[in-house]
Amino acid sequence: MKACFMGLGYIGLPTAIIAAKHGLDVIGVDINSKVVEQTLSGHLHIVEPGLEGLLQEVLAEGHFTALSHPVECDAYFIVVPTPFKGDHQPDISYVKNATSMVLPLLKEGDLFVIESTSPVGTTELITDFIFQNRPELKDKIYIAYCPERVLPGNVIYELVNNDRVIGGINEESTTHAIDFYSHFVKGQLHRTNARTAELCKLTENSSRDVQIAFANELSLICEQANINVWDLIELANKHPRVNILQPGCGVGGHCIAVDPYFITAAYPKQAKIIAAAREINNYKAQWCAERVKNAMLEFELKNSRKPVVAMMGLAFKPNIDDMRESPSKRITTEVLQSKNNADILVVEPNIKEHNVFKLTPYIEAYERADIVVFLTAHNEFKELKWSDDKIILDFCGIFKK
Ligand code: SAJ
Repeated sequence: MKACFMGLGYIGLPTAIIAAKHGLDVIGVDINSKVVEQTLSGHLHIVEPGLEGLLQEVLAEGHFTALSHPVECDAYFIVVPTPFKGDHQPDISYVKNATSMVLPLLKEGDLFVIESTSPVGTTELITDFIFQNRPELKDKIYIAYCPERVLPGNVIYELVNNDRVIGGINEESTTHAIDFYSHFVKGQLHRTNARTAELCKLTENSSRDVQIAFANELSLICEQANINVWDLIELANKHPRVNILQPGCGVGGHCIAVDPYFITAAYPKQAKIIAAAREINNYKAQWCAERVKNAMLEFELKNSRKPVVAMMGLAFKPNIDDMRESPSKRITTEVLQSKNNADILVVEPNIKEHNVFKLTPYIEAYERADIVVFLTAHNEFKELKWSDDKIILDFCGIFKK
């Protein structure tokens, strides 16, 4: 069995490597020649613990290679980004382009799987596209949708152990796709159809977005009611059927802050809670930025000098270096733009340098600051001691005060 993975990003590269590690012959394709070169040299262009060693092993064993163009295989996997364009409309042009590249190589009996997060109906659309161009293959190839569910940082474990949902355009396609994934997935492989599998992926991330929005809404209510939101949630969660997530300064990353729009764009009349959750989570970042700016003004009025402000954390979630769609970064940018000559110290312990922000070590920033703003709950910050001399805006629950 020879498999071709189109796209060597955060999901395509680890999946290709894991498949090769389980004895399949795998070709990884990326249109970025630098990614191909770096991968062939045994080095990762993404951050994922433990993956580089596995890459070097599969290269040495001869089960994996990287190319800029696909070659003839038995199974093809589309693992390219699906960003949104303009007014939060999904952009499936990468999926279409990757499909165009494999189109001339498809032959009877092949398996074709889309893994990219996609709006409902994409697999049917791509199926039509394939058969319009290769009508002789109708009913002779197997087509399915199989989304990933892995958490960055724990990808090697989760790729193998998580359950997966697999939806073919017909029963035979589902069966063929399940046969393929059972080469390396120990979790259960659940059968469904392509449309359900597509919406299932969007549902999982929208569900988390809605739950985080609930926690963020509570934090706004508690601010008005003068109640500690962290205590409130801890107490409410003592109920056997309540499990509220944690508030923060918004929702970031390339999945949860993006995928719900694939539902709201297609079903605007029905997707009320999902749309409201996006609004609440986006608003929370704006609200945090306003709180910081107000605290700076109050400090200046009271002390007749500009404050020193520490912005603690840029990454979109704790203990990683990923800043995509990060609300912490957005808030920091807004505060910097309005800084009014105040001294703003930017902190991100998980990176050495940044091309826009001048970084300050976290202990130094904490000690020097009059106003400390906790944006991302990195472990390092939890070692700091509360100080009554400072104004502390704890948006992510470092001290839970
Ligand atoms: N967040 C909160 N409060 C919480 C939990 C998270 O504010 O209680 C925030 C984080 O700070 C972050 C954002 O939510 O800004 C997203 O972080 P996350 O850890 O919830 O999720 P991601 O984006 O790293 O990964 C998600 C996962 N999906 C679900 O948990 C349903 C992962 O399993 C998916 O594979 C991934 O999206 C993806 O690729 O779609």
